[in-house]
Amino acid sequence: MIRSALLNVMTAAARKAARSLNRDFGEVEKLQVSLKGPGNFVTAADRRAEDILRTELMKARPGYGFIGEEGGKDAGTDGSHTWIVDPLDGTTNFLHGIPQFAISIGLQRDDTIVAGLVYNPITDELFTAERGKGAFLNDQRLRVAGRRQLSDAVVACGLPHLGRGNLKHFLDEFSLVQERVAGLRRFGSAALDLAWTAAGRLDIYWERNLSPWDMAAGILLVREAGGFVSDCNGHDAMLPTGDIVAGNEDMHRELLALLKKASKS
Ligand code: 2AM
Ligand code: CA
Repeated sequence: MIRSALLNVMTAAARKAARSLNRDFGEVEKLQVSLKGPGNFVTAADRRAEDILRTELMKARPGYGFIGEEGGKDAGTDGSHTWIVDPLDGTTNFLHGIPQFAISIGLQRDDTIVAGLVYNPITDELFTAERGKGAFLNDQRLRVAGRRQLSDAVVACGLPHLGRGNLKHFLDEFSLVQERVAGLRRFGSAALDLAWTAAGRLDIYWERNLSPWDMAAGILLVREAGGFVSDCNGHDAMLPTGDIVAGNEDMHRELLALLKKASKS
């Protein structure tokens, strides 16, 4: 596969930040036993990775805007392009030594996401997509799963975070979905959940109260792999609402119907 100049820039930045994350991930286990705990250390790891991504991306594309989870914000001079970056999606996993986390880089042009990258530095799985050019895992073209029946589906979700979201409503949704599907999972990295949906490992994924950097790259991955993505009401407002449903056309429709049913219960 010949990557475009744009994907090369994104990949180089992600691999450089990944070296820093990998070093820090190796230290986390040692810190589990320290009195202070690893929380501050992980915040520092997050910031280090964001600084690398920001420096590399801004160097390669001066003028593009930048929005990062760790607070990095730069409007840029370009007026139309913005990087939307999560240097460490799946922070809680990282903190616990669980190798399910990723770097996520989305590129928005005006209101459209035109490029996306999700990279798990532990498994060395690099998911990339460009609008109109398909989605890839390393060099392999991706296609969402073809399963049509909910009863065959493996579904991923997100739980409301401590003190946020509506737990009662989530539990209504959870029980409606749980009794109809082959398996329900909660992995803890929205970016990887979307990448895995693009790769056909997961049939559907839904979550609420996310931030743009959790989703920007993954939305394009799923769409370029032939999948459908919307907010929980079926609209194209994932970034403004923070809600997302992703899967193949049938699964996406079925899940939206279940979520609607749950909201009436
Ligand atoms: P993070 O790991 O970068 O925080 C897990 O449900 C998903 O929700 C992850 O992608 C996680 O991103 C994101 N998330 C957003 N807000 C969160 C919060 N307050 N606590 C934990 N995860 C959060
Ligand atoms: Ca995140």
